[in-house]
Amino acid sequence: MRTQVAIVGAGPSGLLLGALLHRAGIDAVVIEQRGADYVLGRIRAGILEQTTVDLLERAGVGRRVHAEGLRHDGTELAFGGALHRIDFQALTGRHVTVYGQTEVTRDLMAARAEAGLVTVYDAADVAIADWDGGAPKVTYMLDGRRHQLDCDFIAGCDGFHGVCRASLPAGAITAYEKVYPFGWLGVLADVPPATEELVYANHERGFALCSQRSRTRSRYYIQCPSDDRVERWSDDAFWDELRRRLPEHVADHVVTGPALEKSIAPLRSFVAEPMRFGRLFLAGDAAHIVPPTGAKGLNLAASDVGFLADALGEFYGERSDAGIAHYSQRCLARIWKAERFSWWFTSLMHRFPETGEFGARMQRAELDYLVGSQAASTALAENYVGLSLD
Ligand code: RFL
Ligand code: PHB
Repeated sequence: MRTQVAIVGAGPSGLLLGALLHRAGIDAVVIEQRGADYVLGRIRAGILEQTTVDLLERAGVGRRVHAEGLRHDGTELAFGGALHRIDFQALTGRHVTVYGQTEVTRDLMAARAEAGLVTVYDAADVAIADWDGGAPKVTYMLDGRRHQLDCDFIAGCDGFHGVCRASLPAGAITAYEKVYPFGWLGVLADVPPATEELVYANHERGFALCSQRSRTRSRYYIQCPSDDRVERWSDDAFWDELRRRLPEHVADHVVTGPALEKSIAPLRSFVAEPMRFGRLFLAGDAAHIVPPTGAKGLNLAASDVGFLADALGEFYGERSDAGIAHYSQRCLARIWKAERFSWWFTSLMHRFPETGEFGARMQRAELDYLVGSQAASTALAENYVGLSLD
């Protein structure tokens, strides 16, 4: 098989890149190691920046996010037993959209199927070769046979544990990493959300987040130790702990129900530089990870592939290498700002056992300052709704 761009990974970055390239008349094949149902079953991001919604529109999959996405003009910070609203609309003139990653993936999968584009699911033992030479290729096992996909370019959209970054020789890449001493225990449940907007809670027992997917489906998270295990948490234990960490009047509105999904995600900040190696590009979680506080991961994945689609469009349309040459630099400028914001917001909202009572007082002083200062609130708001693409 031959294509112009071989995309490794059918997560949101791979599928969105495929859709953007299709719109630009560029041929791409997506190779995914898992089945479609597994990919759809992963419960992850929930908040889209406007630039991400714009990209979904550009990719021709904007209809459902417009019809079903919930517009949020602000968010709540909870500390000291009270809620403090950050008004995105008043401070920045912008908003975010609540629409689950599962739905983004579903829309992109449906559009791919409708357009008759090729996605190879359940590809085992995926390998990439010759991205530094003139004949890049991706090989994989399917139905007991090894297949080869020849291409002009390879897009590594295969997530943090993927094969593309791992195939690079030591020394080709510099990685920057911070691992946090805690994780997030998340529960998805078919219960109405406790509040209109999201609540990020700083509490002495640890961080908590009230999020949502729709008016009838809620997503909640609590900070837990890194070595915690999901089997240790019954549904009741989760709901009790969540309520303890919320202001009383919010806790009273938490409607409980059976967990549809319950999982623990580790928290990490990670950036790999550069993001292009000859004819191989890394995009999304394959190149960088943010802790989920601030909801930047999926949005960064989307902006990466937006830049990559532009660069490849220039290459095929205008025979210009300029976009390709600048891909890494263009992405990284945006990525480091989102890394900073996610690290800062994580540091502000979580309990760090090692910083003790002094650390807690510093957080409280910063939170008081944040909600009392228009300048500080604006800095939070403009990062949360998403910085510009330039
Ligand atoms: P993904 O989603 O990991 O997809 C990569 C795909 O590549 C496949 N793959 C391979 N395919 C072929 N060969 C191989 N060798 C392969 N190895 C892997 C995988 O099976 C998979 O299908 O990466 P992508 O596309 O870059 O997308 C990134 C986003 O998924 C991620 O950044 C977000 O989910 C992060 N995130 C959030 N981001 C937001 O913008 N807003 C949020 O509200 C938000 N909340 C979250 C999150 C991530 C979370 N977890 C669990 C990490 C909440 C959580 C709890
Ligand atoms: C989510 O709904 O999964 C979510 C929302 C906001 C975050 C992280 C995750 O900051």
